[in-house]
Amino acid sequence: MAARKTQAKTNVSAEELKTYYRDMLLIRRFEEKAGQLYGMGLIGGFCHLYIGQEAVVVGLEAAAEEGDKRITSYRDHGHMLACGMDPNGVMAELTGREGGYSKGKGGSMHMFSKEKHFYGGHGIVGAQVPLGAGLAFADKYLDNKRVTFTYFGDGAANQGQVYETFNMAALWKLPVIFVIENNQYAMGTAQARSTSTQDIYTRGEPFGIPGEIVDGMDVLAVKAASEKAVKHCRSGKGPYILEVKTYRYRGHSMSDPAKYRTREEVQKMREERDPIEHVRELLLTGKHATEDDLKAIDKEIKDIVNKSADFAKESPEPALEELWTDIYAETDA
Ligand SMILES: Cc1ncc(C[n+]2csc(CCOP(=O)(O)OP(=O)(O)O)c2C)c(N)n1
Ligand SMILES: [Mg+2]
Repeated sequence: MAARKTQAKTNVSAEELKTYYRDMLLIRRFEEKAGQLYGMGLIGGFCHLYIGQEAVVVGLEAAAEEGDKRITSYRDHGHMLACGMDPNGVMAELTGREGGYSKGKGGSMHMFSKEKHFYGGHGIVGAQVPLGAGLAFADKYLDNKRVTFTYFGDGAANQGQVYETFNMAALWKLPVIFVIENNQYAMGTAQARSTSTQDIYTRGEPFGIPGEIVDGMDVLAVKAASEKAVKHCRSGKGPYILEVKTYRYRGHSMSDPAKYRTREEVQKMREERDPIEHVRELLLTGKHATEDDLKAIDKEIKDIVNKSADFAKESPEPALEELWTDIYAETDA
């Protein structure tokens, strides 16, 4: 990716830019805190951080409306926060406590919110893709003009079920946006070593699904692409593909020392393309905010995240009697 050229002038309002700054910073600080708690042994099992990819979900969500749905992989904390789920409930789920979204029985990859229309959190690579199309099928059936954001990775894009889904989604003109979060690695395998053609967004062509590539380190570019895709889907034209080029700064999961790439590669991306620094520069150079304004936002976010960590530590572990609850859906019968 080419180095960013910051433009002082944009058509975006100061308030909007500050919202993106705040939302991306919340994800970053939350993930850093989750990393710390993991290191302290307070979070167990798998934990996949979203640091570096913040502009993707924040830009996509900027075009979402009430009632729209989202579903993603195991790298899911950012998606939860971006759709408005409570940081306390997410962090407490990570520490396996009663105050968590799944009452401490799900953990990082198994959280849901009916209220925010967040459908997980899926550990099986690509599994969320047909499920996302299913959600969109329900909306089409109900004719409620809702859209489903279905996120998956560059690695998942090589899964067979993705193409079965593309076929049905196109055939039935389902209102689903397939968001390929191309962070350039699938575990330790670089995209060039796993993927026959590098432009994944063209993979919908045989099915008649339009697609485009988006700079995922620029929240404004992502938002613009999201608006276009949402309009397409909401107007009944069927699915749309966005391949959003991004980068994860940390390893695949907390247990990955990331020896398959150089420190310099990561450092270069952080220095030249960081999505939060980008908006910070836009705010400062466009005179939309002062250093003090940004410091106040930083403090506000730090407080929210610290509070969520305290909540997650203080919330009790689930009681033994809860072992057999929440397994099956409740019925009215
Ligand atoms: C069906 C299946 N195969 C393999 C795995 C092991 N696995 C977990 S994540 C992953 C890589 C996926 O990479 P990508 O889709 O690019 O997502 P990213 O982790 O980069 O967000 C693999 C192979 C799995 N969880 N499920
Ligand atoms: Mg990937």
